[in-house]
Amino acid sequence: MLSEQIIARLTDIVGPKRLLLESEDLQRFGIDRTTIWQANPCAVVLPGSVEEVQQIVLLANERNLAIVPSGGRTGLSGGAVAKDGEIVVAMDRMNQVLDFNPMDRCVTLGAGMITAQLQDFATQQGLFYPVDFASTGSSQIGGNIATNAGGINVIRYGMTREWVMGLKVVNGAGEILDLNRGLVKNNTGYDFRHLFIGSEGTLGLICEATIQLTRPPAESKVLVLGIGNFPAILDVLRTFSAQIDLSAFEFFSQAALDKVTEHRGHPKPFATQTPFYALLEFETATESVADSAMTLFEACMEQGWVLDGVLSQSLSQAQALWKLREDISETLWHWQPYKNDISVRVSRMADFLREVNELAASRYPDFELVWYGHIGDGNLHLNILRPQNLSNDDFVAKCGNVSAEIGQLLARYEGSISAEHGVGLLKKDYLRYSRSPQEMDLMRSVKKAFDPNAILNPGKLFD
Ligand code: 2HG
Ligand code: ZN
Repeated sequence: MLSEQIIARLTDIVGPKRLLLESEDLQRFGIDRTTIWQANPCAVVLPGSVEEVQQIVLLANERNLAIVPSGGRTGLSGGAVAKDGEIVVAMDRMNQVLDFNPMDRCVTLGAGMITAQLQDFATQQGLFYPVDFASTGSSQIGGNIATNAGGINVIRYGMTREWVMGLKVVNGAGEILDLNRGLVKNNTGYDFRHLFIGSEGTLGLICEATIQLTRPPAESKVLVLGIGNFPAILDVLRTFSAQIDLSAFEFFSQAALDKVTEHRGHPKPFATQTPFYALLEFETATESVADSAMTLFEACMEQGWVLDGVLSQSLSQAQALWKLREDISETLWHWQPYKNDISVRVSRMADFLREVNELAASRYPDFELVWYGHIGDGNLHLNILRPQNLSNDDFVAKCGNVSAEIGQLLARYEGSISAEHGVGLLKKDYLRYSRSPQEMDLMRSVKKAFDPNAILNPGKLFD
């Protein structure tokens, strides 16, 4: 509970309508897409300017109050969960375009802008914002930056990091920092902008961002292939990427396809059932690209890697094929899945996946594993589905053991416990499998430098 005095101070800063104390609002703003923790913030504030954010942070320092920064709350690792009486600072109102320069092809915007609005803005300017994923309709740019969001086009365009030309942040000490100011070249020592990208709200609140836009892609085609075994997917990836610039190379298992077709009513891509499916997307600026793709497809069939396939003939067919992949995550919520988001080098994926399957079969035979992900980036999404006879608490506890065992495997494979969703609350116990003790110490020192009183997103990333 906040004291009357602090309520009065917060009201002075943001205005009475921007301080929310009703239980319904606390529940709504105190959680992300995870279902493991209960929302329990003490208040939600909706600042309208960088200066208001600064005032909130200064007050939090003065009164020793914890802050959870909040974007679109689409995260999958508990990074935006406020479960311990924190103040949620939601950026929803700071969602305007502040500056656009066609010469630089850069737009400066409030961190609360929804990703799809940025994509639409780019399109209106005859440009393109290439970071794309299923939750663009509600995720916010600030949250994308705080988690360095990836998505389906990383193989071609990289992660959110690649597109951030500048950031205005308020750090944990309440200082406003203007980082990199949209410059392409700026070799003036440590680039703090990159520390804030992926910092999960632990160093400061991202208030404004300057984002690079690019030329729109040519028309694209989508190819979905049925594949007999996992190593063959990698053969297909190698074969195609040697000759064609792919903008996506995704995969999903038969179990993922079955669930998405049954629950969403999407038609199957073709009649043949195969253990795995790959979804490839490439631009077809000239006819010859589509011809090369067909030649490669036939070569992969001859090798026995590919058993069936379909190439989109229209935009709507391409979109329908994409749904088979993009709707998997949302569909699987039905089974209260435990989410792993891991990466290893592409060359090691086949061995890694085999070892995880062997581990699960021998140690957790009642768990159903659903594999899918961004295989071109070495990024595997492993969703473990809760067996009906297990309570949610027992399931989460058991999955914690699985994560530790996968963590050990990842340490051996020199992989990452979080490829793109971030660490948050969900993965902090396993961070040590990806980062050395020296790195952990340095991370704590960095945190102290930017947030000396540890008021920002406490308990996230590490304790
Ligand atoms: C995706 O690639 C998202 O679909 C979500 O990153 C993955 O829910 C998941 O595990
Ligand atoms: Zn993903």
